[in-house]
Amino acid sequence: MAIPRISVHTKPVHDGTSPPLSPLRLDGVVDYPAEFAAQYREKGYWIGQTHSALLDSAVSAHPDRPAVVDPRRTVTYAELSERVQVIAGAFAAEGLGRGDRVIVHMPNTVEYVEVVFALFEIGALPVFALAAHRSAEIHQFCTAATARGYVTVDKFGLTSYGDLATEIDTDFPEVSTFVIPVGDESWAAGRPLPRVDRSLPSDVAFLQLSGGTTGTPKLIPRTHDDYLYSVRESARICHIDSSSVMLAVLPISHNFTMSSPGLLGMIAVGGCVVMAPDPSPDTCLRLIEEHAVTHAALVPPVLIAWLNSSALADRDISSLESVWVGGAKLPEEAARRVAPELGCTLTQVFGMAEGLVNYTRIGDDDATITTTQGRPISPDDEVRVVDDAGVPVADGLAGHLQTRGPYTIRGYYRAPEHNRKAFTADGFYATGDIVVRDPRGYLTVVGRSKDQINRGGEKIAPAMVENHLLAHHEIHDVSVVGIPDDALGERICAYVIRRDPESGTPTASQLRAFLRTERQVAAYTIPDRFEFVTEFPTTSVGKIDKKSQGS
Ligand code: OOB
Repeated sequence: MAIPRISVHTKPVHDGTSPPLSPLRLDGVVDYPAEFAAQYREKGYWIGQTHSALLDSAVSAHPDRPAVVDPRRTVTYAELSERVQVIAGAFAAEGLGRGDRVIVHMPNTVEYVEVVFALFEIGALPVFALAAHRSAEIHQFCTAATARGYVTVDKFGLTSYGDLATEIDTDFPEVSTFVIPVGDESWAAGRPLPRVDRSLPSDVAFLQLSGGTTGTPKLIPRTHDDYLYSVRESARICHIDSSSVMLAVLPISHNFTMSSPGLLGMIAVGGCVVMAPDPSPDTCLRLIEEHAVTHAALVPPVLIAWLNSSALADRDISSLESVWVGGAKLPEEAARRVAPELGCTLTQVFGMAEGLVNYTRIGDDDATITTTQGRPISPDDEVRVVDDAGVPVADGLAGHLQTRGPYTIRGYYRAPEHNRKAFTADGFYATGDIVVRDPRGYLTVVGRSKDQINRGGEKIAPAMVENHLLAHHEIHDVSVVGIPDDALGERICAYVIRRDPESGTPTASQLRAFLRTERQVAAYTIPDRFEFVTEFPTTSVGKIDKKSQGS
């Protein structure tokens, strides 16, 4: 099969009067060492393209093709680009500009894409919050990023976001807040900003969220150059082109839906993205039939829900060419059902917002596709599998995955102390994943060493949940762990020691209400189970034995 070519636009756009830009200086970013950056450019990985230039390419090649579709609106590439300039003008009029961090807290909508590209256009850095985040998380992001802006929608489905914007407005006077009425374009009318490059390809383009292992969120600075290399290669590996139609099922802000190959991959080839308002089989299978969807990125529980859905018999999903499945380990039994039951191919995707992404390849044998999580995108992705002492293990043996390469960060944003633990002295990211590598370089994920719960692809840092629960005056101590679950892979369990063991309070439902209404945390971080105990199991050195709690 011919591998599609991707046309790229890298010529800077000047207005003829402004001086050339100098590199954006942001405190707390760990740059790629100069010799690595030089090599990545020389090898043609970093081609000097910004996200705005990526959109320019698609607009000039496919102005009239549909770019983004949601239940309310469809925009072509030309229309998207026009809206981006108008919205960029609205942001600039509020004083937002180059290097400013702006929290984007929006569901899967056409407006999402317009806002993110408008921020790229003014050289501001989107901070990709998930729509599921609530007051607690958004406050943390505003602080961690020293945000200058917050963009959300009025309401979506049953969720109203406007009140949170008012709260942010009050709590962070330096943050400009924007509440976008979904489906109503009149909120940004004014004069479009002239199309001029306001960022350099080597600049940090945005801050992505880490799944996290600590009590405070870690932000991931990705440059235009490094990210778009992974996007273009992902598009090539997955054989998408301008006739491809992707259904965005998971939150669009997640690195997987954004870039593997995701929304940006579709823009790179001039394809179309259909936004699913929810991941249910009823909604998604209907949208696949309606829009002749060819590709979808899914976490394992969503794939399994589709496979088990009665709606499958009622819908014509013959347009579907491939599903990309990742974010959590896909059970082999589910992997084997994809081709016969969905009538399409399966690509396993094992990636991380910090960088490294692995894919099984189209044409790989069945055993590789159903039992491995693929191999890295780039020949220059350096992968090391090591034992507890950091010594490399032989292929076929399990070990800790460490990685370094042309699109993997060298450090989290403003986190020097954490970086000393999360990165090795020679700049490898310690992923916290336990993998087995085969002699071809394919990886199979067999476990995890990091203190993180993977609830069907959603990542939860136990320390974060523990901190919120410890704020309850009737709790003496708490330990949060992942427990195995057939549907989600893992669920969240909180072991709680009450201050007064005799009292019978707080109860599980009181604690759920406390987290939801007083702490205002995202629903997916609320424990599925509470166990009330009088002491935690400890290891021989006196540390809480989380492994025995989780089994
Ligand atoms: C993706 O990104 P994150 O940042 O939400 O989570 C990364 C972590 C990995 O370190 C690993 O623990 C787990 O999620 N993971 C998988 C997996 N894909 C991710 N574990 C087993 N099998 C897989 N296929 O989750 C992400 C980013 C880009 C593309 C795809 C997923």
